[in-house]
Amino acid sequence: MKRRAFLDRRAFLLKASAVAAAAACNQATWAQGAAGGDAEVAAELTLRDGPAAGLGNGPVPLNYTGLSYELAQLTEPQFFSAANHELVTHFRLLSPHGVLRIGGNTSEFCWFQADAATPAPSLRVPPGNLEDNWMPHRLFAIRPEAIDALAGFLQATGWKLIYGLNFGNSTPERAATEAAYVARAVGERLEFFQIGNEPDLYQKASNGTRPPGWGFDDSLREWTGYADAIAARVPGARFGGPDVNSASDWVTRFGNEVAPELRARLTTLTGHYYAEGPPNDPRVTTERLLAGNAKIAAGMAEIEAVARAHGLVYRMTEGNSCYRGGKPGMSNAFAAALWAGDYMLQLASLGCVGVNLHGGRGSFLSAGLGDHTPGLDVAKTPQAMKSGFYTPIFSEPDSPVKAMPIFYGMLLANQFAGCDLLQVDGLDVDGRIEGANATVYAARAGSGFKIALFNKDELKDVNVSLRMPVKVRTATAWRLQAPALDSTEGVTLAGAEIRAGQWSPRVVEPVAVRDGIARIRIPASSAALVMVG
Ligand code: BDP
Repeated sequence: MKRRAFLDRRAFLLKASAVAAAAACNQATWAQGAAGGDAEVAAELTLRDGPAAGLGNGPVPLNYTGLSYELAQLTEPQFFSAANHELVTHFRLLSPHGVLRIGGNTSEFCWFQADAATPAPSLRVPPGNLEDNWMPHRLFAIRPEAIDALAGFLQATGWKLIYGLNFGNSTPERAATEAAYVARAVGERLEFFQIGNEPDLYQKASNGTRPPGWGFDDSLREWTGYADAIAARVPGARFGGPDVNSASDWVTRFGNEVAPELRARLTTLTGHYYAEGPPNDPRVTTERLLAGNAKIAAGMAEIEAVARAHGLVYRMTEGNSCYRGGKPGMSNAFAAALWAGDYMLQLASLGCVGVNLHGGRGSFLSAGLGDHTPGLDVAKTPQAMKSGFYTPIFSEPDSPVKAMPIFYGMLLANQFAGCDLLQVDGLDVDGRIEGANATVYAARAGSGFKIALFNKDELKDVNVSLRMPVKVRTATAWRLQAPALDSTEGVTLAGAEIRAGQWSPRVVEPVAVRDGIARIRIPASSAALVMVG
């Protein structure tokens, strides 16, 4: 079975009447909450202004929010193209400065067909029974026009690119030729190259692009050969790596041991994180997803120490709620919005410089799983796609492009881009509101503050009082809510749904502020973004 990512895959504006009504509602609910009861928890929290020791690496980067797609998606050059207006609109809504990472299992089976004369590579097929093997075992030809179209897509969206080169079934020469074309076409929109997808799994039966016993030293030696060949063809080439599935020790070793001649080219340590999986494991539940994972903080601390020592940063380049294509009813539902918003801000508070959540068309995601469909196999209702239930943007052929529930959580988290995270006092050792599965993140935003509150508790409402570091008189909030945790429709942020890639806040709720303390009630299974000043 696939190991858990990173340590352990789990281990790791508005109308006057509406304003008045919402204000009255907020006061009333607070008073009701203050009366107390088992199904609610009260918390008194204090925001500490000024630089917070151990929180982040300066402001949350403007390009913090990212998406990850399978490289085989480029076999359809019209997908990542400036002419794909629906997709462009969704990317721009999610972030004006995002990062698109392309890679995934299919990247190990993609080859750059520079011209008609370029021969296809030969595949490394592990000997024996392939029953437990989850790789595609077929080739995907990437043609220059797909890279040219991708460059246009990046211009149209304002996004940057992390491009994942085939390492599983390729050669340094092929990688260098492809990298040279990508670098020329994409220009300054290229953040860096990665070489390989999850090399820590290559020797496993589920992957098999390398023999059993092949390990980190082999990987680094081969990676160096590829990186040297690329650097010789692309003088300004920069790299990220090792883009592992779960081996955090590979991340730290990579940071410590990369060859001196390549050190200046390495900018970013990278790894993946899937909170849960596989979808057909009955233990994989929404409750467990929302419980969070205490191992994330410890893993990030180890990685950040190495990153800092070498002047590097860490980006989570691929991940989502549930590996092996996501779980219907969870990954494609409101639960994933709460999970993603919380997870993204947790990682930012631990110093991570970006998060790329994986998705794309179901056909490429199921190809990346050797055409297995474990999610579909446990679906309780008919599904429009075979795999990739976790995708933030639904983009199936002959259907309108659509923001999925998880997109709303990401959009909420992205409001922290460019803001300095602040210490919140009064939370328990795990960073939660005592007595409830609820998390709180705060940041300075210009002369004001933003506070995100995720009440992942299915039973308890939380009444939160937030003492501000400076005198404030007014605050407002956007709610993130849905009819139920398993709702795949009806999710709203600030009272509005995303339609055709368009969204703007409809209900901006006044938050009661008295004596420098803002008070808000967060109902069970919902979140809010409080904006002060
Ligand atoms: C990751 C692979 C990606 C898969 C994903 C999954 O890189 O291609 O789609 O797992 O299992 O390990 O859903």
